[in-house]
Amino acid sequence: MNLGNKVVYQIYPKSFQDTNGDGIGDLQGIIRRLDYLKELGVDYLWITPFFLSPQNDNGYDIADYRSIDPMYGTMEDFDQLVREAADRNIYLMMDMVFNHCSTKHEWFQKALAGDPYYRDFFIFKKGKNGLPPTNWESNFGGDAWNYLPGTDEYYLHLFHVSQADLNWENPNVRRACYDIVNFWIDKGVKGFRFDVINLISKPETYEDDLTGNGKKYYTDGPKIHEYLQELNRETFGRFDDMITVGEMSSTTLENSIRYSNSDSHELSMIFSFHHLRIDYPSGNKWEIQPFRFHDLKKNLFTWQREMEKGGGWNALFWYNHDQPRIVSRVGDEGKYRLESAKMLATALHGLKGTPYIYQGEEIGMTNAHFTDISQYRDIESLNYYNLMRRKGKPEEEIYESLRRKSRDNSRTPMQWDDTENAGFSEADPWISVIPNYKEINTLDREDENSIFSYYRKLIRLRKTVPVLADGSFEALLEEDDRILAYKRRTKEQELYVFCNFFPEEASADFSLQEGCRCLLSNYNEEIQPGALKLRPYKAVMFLWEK
Ligand code: TEU
Ligand code: CA
Repeated sequence: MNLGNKVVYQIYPKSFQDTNGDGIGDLQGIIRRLDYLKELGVDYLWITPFFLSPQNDNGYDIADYRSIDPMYGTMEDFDQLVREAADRNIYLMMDMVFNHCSTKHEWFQKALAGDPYYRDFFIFKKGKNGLPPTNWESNFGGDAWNYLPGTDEYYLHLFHVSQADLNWENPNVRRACYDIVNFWIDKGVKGFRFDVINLISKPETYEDDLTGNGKKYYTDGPKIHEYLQELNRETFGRFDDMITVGEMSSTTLENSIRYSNSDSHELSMIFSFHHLRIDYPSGNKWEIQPFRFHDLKKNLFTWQREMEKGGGWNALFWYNHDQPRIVSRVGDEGKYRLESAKMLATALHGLKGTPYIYQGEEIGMTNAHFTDISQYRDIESLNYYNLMRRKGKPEEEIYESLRRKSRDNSRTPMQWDDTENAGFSEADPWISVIPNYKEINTLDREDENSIFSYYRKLIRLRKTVPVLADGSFEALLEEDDRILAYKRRTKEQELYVFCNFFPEEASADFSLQEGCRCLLSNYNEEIQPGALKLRPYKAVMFLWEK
């Protein structure tokens, strides 16, 4: 399968479209919007988890991997979704969360009741002198171990206390996970996204981390490649039309190549997050730091170059349901919202890899700008707020971090139109709609100059201009302080991309070769010959053909 000409659209179902008036998006809502997605031109829908779940982490705490949470609909709705999507040549990617499951899952409940078979599904360890087994921290703040009253044991949870880590050392756990993947393949699913999959292989011995939070012991762990190869062999690898992506938390380049090189028989591609470390180099996401353009270029380019060299494959994305909106983070959500949203789209969609679009990105949705803690819903944000209050951090500083970094920024309802609740629901939504929905919505998609039209063009180009799908990557103007530029090349074509990331004009000493034509730009103006001059947030793509 050619991964280079596919585009994936990510749906956060809770916030996509409500159809039964409970303020929560549902599967029928996705069905209702399939024509919209067809119009945009995407090939796959990655839908974040809609399985039975207590929803402590919005579905990433799964209580039954084989049933649909009633809040989202029924298995009949799901079957209908698969069918109706396929009628439009759109296929589904399911989100498999195998690092952990909900403590409400039957497996954990049986483990708690003392069933030895299921106890071995999890990671139970004895404490040390009244303290947890190790000093590891949860990714959501606080201890990574939870004490079980009445015993001398703790269980490991790298995420929320209600998300117990699964013991992949146990072949029965692995078998159970493979059976789940096969269950969904039988239902007509054509792809999978594997949640924090590079954290599943834990170390042989559990030790305190004297320099960090424990990450180094379980990230890209000792048996990770073995497990992924087995997963591949036992499930999707038996077919040649499956597409897979692994979410790789704090991974390395070397491992990313192995995960996604087709010769290693693991996954089709990976999400890595290094290019998003541009405003929190320390690794503490809550820290407020200016955006470092050179770090962005360096990271993007290194991954482009090195993945190509090693035969790996990148998933290309600016954000997802865990990250703030890119137009607010790196672009300009005010005066230059249109220009900067399109520029960011150009910068990403010209690269080598498979582009992902997160719902609302194609209309330039912004951060939420919540002002009160009662508006936040995400467990990570609420944990952070409470932890910082206890530590005595000034309230305004906590709010400033939440406002810029909270995962809720990208989880507000999709802004379909300018009617009440943005056309998302007839009822009060589970999380507030952003008031800017009156101006920012999907109603302008017939307009040639809308962000939507621009995304549609980018997707079409990827399918019609071979160099976008297959061309090799070469960085240009690496030292430039404002312009991100690169070249893609096949035997027959060359593609040049220039993007000004700043609200000031930028120029560079670069002359294009004879015969280049402008494929796409976010400014409607003739390109002047001679030195390159780019207006604020201007982006252009040139094509040269033999
Ligand atoms: O995310 C993993 C992950 O690394 C992030 O949650 C990260 O901890 C966070 O963005 C830091 O701010 C995946 C899912 O995408 C996320 O929604 C889940 O909460 C998490 O796994 C646990 O399943
Ligand atoms: Ca609903």
